[in-house]
Amino acid sequence: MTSQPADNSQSGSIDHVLSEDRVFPPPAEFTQNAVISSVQQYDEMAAAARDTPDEFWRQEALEHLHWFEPFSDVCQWDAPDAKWFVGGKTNACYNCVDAHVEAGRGDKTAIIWEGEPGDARTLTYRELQREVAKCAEAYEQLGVGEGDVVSIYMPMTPELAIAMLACARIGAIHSVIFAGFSAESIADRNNDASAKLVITSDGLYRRGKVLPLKETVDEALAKSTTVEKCLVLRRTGGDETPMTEGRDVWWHDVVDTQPGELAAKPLDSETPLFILYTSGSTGKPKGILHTTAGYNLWARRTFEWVFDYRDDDIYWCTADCGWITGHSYIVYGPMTAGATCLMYEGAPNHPAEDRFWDLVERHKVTVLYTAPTAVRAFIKWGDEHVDKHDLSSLRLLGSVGEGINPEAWMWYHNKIGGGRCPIVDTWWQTETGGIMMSPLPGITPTKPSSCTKPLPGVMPKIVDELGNEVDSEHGGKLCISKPWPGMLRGIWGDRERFIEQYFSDVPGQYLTGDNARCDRDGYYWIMGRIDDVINVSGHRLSTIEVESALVSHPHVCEAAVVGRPDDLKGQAIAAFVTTTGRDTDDEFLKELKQHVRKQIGALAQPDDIRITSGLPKTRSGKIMRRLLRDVAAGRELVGDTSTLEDLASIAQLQDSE
Ligand code: 6R9
Repeated sequence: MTSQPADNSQSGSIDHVLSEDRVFPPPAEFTQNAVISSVQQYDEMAAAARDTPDEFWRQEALEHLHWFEPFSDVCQWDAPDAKWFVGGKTNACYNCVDAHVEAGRGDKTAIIWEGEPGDARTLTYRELQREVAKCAEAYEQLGVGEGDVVSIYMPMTPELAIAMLACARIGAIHSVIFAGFSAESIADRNNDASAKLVITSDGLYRRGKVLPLKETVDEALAKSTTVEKCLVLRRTGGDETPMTEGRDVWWHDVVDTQPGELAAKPLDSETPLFILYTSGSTGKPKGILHTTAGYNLWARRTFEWVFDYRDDDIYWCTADCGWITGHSYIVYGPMTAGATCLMYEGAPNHPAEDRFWDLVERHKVTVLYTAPTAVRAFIKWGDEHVDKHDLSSLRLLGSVGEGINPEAWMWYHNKIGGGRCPIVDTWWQTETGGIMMSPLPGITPTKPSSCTKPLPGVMPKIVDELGNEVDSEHGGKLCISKPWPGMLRGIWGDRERFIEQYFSDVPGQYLTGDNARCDRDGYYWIMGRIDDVINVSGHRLSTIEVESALVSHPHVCEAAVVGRPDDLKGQAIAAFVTTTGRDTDDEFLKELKQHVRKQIGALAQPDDIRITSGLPKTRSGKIMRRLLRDVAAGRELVGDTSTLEDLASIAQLQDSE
């Protein structure tokens, strides 16, 4: 099981200590009916995208987007600047909504929505078209037009998707901010983007409570110098919502009263579509910019390929629209494909821990896309919540956001997927716009915890500290060597940071910020963020492998591993774990260390292990190792904590020192 790594502190490559031998071939049913149904088909697509990219993408764009005016050049690439489908005119909202109505599919259900309290709504594509047009008309009335930035700070209601699409309809740029961020974070984002309009709701339901969103927005608006108007959706009711005369207007007054006839505006391919702020590891969040045509095509095609889209699917992505996953795989990807999407407003454990499974059963969900953090929570809550429900409608499962530890993968596969559903472990980033590496469920044998292979058009490369390509069986920095349609077009207002962050390590190539290795079968394994690598006596270890070894212990639920300064070894390994039903005495800690030693070797054995009731996570569910590094080293917390889901979790860890 273990390898004997050499001292590689100079080369910058990463030791690989965990081996995973299980392989799950695709079920025959998939191979027969899949969108990509043979290895040969994939090979041909990948070869075409590599060897004749202009022809490949020209064909894709002509077939899968609507064009008001044709494009001339397919791609102009002058690193780091990419322009796709140059000179063409299209509209992402048209592609998502109007195209289906025009094609006679207006009566198909677009959104099946369920609120946390149990209220429900469905919208056909035709109804969605009307609602989006009304919202766009309201924007124009409020003085918002092409190129203006609209901040959206809303609960997961249909109006959130409507507000996004209405921006796309007129060429306004949306900046969705997770509902739940602080007033400070909203103001920072408003100011950085020079937002003109903010859309919010009176309140938000979360675990049965009402959070007063509008009050938070008011606090933010006091510090937002560019915002002129605030549009407020009534979601939770009650009449205490503070409204500022001349600035604030109700959705039901200005949107619902519109005729709903405004057509989608033909827009240049490179028209900015949205900004989405993602936390940098230090300093202020970056506004990642995506533009219209390339992003739209990438979102659609990756959705269809990876989720093996079929017309009768009931597709559910459990993400929030405040995350890139919600942008690409709740709104732009599935809707451009014309899919029926389930959208759920609330928490997975309200009113009880079986809420997701209840939703899957009642709506007969066929494709479920969620995050490892959710899977680990389900494992912790216990199988009995799953066992109550009939999940036989499911045919495909997806994972995104972090590496999924092999044991969590196995549970997801067996318990949720009944052993019959392939799992697509999708690796990508806000910056990449859509999925970059993932199994294709009809053809790719899966290995737990590997995101397997690049999608057609994705050219990954693994390099060392100096930017030289390394033997990819050793880990190194993951780069993408060629442009792809969905790539970011910049960091809003900060060109220098854009170049420095993504294009300076290996000139002309996109640096992902992740480490990865590629095995003999050409399968990629993401080894975590470059900044998270632990250097023990000259051996560079990836966090995910040590974490996976811990999680493979039957009483460990989640694990986060970080390096802390050590005089002797450079860094020592500190682990934070959450457990299920076992005494957490010294005996147990000893057993855990032994377990890791047995799984992956003495080198990777944690020096200290702390049992905790929770780990600090971002709102999209990623473990924040940066904060844990500070806790482990006994340092003050530094850098941006605005994306932290639960400040209490970190306070509790600090107290327990
Ligand atoms: C979509 C999204 C991006 C970072 C990325 C990587 C981690 C995402 C992953 C994964 C291992 C996967 N990540 N998916 N790591 N396996 N399947 O998450 O975007 O929020 O920008 O985060 O998330 O570290 O670099 P974003």
